[in-house]
Amino acid sequence: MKAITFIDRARLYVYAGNGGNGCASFRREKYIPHGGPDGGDGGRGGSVILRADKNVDSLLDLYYEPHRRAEHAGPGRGKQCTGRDGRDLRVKVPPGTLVRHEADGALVGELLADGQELVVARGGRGGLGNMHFATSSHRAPRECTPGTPGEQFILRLELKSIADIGLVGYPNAGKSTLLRALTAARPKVAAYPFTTLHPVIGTLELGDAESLRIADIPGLIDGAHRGVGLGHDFLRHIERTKLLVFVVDMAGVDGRDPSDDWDSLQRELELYNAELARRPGLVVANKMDLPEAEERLKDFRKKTKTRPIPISALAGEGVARLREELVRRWETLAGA
Ligand SMILES: Nc1nc2c(ncn2[C@@H]2O[C@H](COP(=O)(O)OP(=O)(O)OP(=O)(O)O)[C@@H](O)[C@H]2O)c(=O)[nH]1
Ligand SMILES: [Mg+2]
Repeated sequence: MKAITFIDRARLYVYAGNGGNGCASFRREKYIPHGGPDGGDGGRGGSVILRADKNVDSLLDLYYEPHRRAEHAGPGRGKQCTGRDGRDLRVKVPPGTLVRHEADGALVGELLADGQELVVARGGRGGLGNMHFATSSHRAPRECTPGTPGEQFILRLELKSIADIGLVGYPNAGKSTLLRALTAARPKVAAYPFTTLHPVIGTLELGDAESLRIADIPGLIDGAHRGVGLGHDFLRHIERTKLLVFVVDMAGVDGRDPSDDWDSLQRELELYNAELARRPGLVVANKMDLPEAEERLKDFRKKTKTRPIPISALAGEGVARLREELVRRWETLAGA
């Protein structure tokens, strides 16, 4: 069996800690015969807090360990001592995680930026000790109140990767090869479809400490919007990108006509999310090192009325130009 390495949906059970009970106690000291009430309050229960961490890229840990508990608080004690607070529990999630309540699907929140936190279950409040109940006519109160229970929820977490640019194309078109050529990411490349089984993000360094995140997702095929193949499940990972790069196998290695591929890609995006289909895009004609490609590119230009950038992701041909074009387009988008 293949080991699971990537999970982008997970159910999470969160249990905040209970507040500590208040305490009923009376002061006892030598030479003070009737000491007043001195029972302290209970502590506050620990909360469960999700925290976005850029070093985490999947919900895998939550899949293996779906129950997360924060600490209960300690009870109040005599001599007006307040109980110990329960420690908060922080759970790391990848930036781009959406959190919903399992029960009704209501959105609890989203974690986008590295370091962002979201309290998903609040710890219980501490109960009051009997020292609070003393009045002039009621000097020896025995009342105290219990702590309140911590919140408990079943949550549904969903990851939508955060990347600036998304690579879209048929299986085998060369998306992963291109990501390797543009960035230091090392997604698997192989001569068969559906090599990439989950999104991989690479970083294109622009200098000046600036960088662009590029998402490589599994290839799309006809019917992807209906869930055929793997693509649909991963389209949401490019929903947050600002620029799409369509990678087309111009050599037609798998026996398809590149312009048909282009039409299908457009249609699949349109059916999945019309807004996504209208997003700014750039067409890349890949595999230009193969002999059939030149002729097909001419045909492609005519049929699709697009202006693809010819490259060979494998040989690195044209990749520098593509990189410049990506940066240029990106800067135009950022300035707009
Ligand atoms: N000749 C040639 N072959 C290429 C080029 N780019 C990619 N390939 C080959 O095409 C095959 C598929 O490449 P991948 O990068 O795995 O394709 P992909 O689009 O990521 O495929 P999936 O992950 O299955 O969707 C591999 O055998 C690559 O070596 C290219 O520019 N020229
Ligand atoms: Mg791939």
